[in-house]
Amino acid sequence: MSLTLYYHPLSSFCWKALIALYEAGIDFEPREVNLGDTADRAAFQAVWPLAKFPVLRDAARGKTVPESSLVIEHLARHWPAADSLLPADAEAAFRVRLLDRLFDHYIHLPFQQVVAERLRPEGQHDPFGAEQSRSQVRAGYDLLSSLVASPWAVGETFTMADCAALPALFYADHAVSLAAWPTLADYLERLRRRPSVARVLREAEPWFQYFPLKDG
Ligand SMILES: N[C@@H](CCC(=O)N[C@@H](CS)C(=O)NCC(=O)O)C(=O)O
Repeated sequence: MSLTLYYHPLSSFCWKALIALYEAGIDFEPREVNLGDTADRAAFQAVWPLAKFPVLRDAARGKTVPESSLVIEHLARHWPAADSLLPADAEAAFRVRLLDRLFDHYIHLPFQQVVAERLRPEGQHDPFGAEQSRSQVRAGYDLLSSLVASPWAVGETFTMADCAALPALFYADHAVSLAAWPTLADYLERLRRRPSVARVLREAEPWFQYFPLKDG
């Protein structure tokens, strides 16, 4: 198998890459990485020293591709079945990249800070920092509510922006409920019904018990 995805089924950024791979029906070898296992981590670090996933190894092209957005760009460039994930038109592609970045930076990453706070050891919690992160998520919701189109982020075509939106909204909804942002709540429901997304969520489900989806 020439394509290998280093990933974990619970990892939100890996979901972006998995959704893209499933959307395009691209064959790949899923290589699950247990970062808690010293040997597994060391083997992964030999592929990508930062040990952050997803990472795609494209042996046929001799390329190692880190970063979820770049993994999708790589698929869109080399697999015709994935090319609609990133439009050929430069202006349309710019819009997709913009929304991808906004979902990652202003919803997904602040949510991860909320999770990091939940995982801090007893006596080292930072409620002020957690509230700041929640406030960033709310600002992200306000911004993205006004920018997403329908049915998908940029309109009729499902793109990389939608791959980024699903993990961001799915997880952040557990930190700051989307109830007050109906445009995004409806969009998340549409995303969840997309077969590629439903598959990713189904595969992650056995792992949810290990994830601190709630405070306390
Ligand atoms: N900017 C990166 C973020 C990747 C990332 O933070 N991945 C997390 C999982 S969601 C990770 O590898 N965490 C392991 C660690 O930090 O040790 C991307 O888009 O791929």
